[in-house]
Amino acid sequence: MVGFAPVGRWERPPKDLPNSLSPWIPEEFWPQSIYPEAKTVVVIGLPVSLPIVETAPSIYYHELYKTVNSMLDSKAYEISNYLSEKGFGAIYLPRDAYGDIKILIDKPFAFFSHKHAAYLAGLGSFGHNNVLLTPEYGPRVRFTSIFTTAKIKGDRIKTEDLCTHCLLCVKNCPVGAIPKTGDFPPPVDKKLCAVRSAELRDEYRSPCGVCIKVCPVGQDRELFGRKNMAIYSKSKKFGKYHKAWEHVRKYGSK
Ligand code: B12
Ligand code: SF4
Ligand code: SF4
Repeated sequence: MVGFAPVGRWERPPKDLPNSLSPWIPEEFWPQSIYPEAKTVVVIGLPVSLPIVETAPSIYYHELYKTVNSMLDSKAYEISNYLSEKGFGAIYLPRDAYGDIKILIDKPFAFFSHKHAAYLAGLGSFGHNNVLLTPEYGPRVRFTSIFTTAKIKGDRIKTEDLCTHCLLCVKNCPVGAIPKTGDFPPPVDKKLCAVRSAELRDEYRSPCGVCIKVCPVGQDRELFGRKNMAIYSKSKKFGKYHKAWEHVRKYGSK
């Protein structure tokens, strides 16, 4: 996926945004605060395949996560060099930017948020699970960004709310980190989620990913024949899938 967001959108968020975020992104997290010459943020996204995410938490999703992360970093690096060669200053951003999950337990922020950048570049809307949902892959897509001095027309902001408010993410979160009611998107308990991720990391099967696995949004569900959400229940009808996931989980991690 790719989207373009003029940096002015951080300063003056468009009125037709599908969700109202309060408080808004603090100024020191804006692209023009980090790279004052920046005029446009190019956001790229790569999918995480649903049948692999379905095994999560597992070594399989762990490996996919690492692969997608390194692909995002190298693609962003290449795009920034391409733009620089064409005479437009451009810098890539790492897809995450934290040294260790333990750092996030006390301070769960990076210096720039790609999920908000993707939102402002018209790639999707926030879900109840507090990540960005896209029409193509629901929340099963990871992002990174490139800051450039090139002035590029911004993409149209999607005005529809993609979240169906089914609350499957709330019901399935193993540590109860996603509040059921209150603000939308709700303030996820970042500490609970980060502690769970740290435990899984010690077992070689992080991150958790359950709230992106069970989300019904995304055309990828059609492609992979996963429209029936009962697949994640213990129903006998879906026994062959559960058997496959359990098999994968038995090997290569604790
Ligand atoms: C820190 C982090 C975490 C932490 C904290 C999560 C969180 N909810 O913020 C932990 C470890 C818990 C985590 C978990 C997960 N993460 Co994470 N995470 C990040 C990371 C590295 C930085 C996010 C960040 O700092 N944003 C900056 C601030 C501005 O955003 P914010 O916290 O949402 O703040 C808003 C409000 O809270 C408010 N606010 C209120 N008070 C304050 C105070 C301050 C100081 C600030 C800054 C803001 C603020 O202002 C903001 C705007 O509204 C990003 C990668 C990146 N660099 O963007 C990935 C990222 C957000 N994670 C991602 C994913 C997928 C996950 C997981 C599903 C795990 C997984 N990979 O399977 C879970 C989902 C948890 C959940 N339901 O939210 C993806 C999301 C992709 C998508 N489709 O949206 C990202 C973008 C990684 C990527 N490169 O794609 N993550
Ligand atoms: S990643 Fe796992 S622990 Fe964190 S909010 Fe999602 S379901 Fe809950
Ligand atoms: S699981 Fe349901 S409530 Fe949660 S983000 Fe997806 S559509 Fe929204």
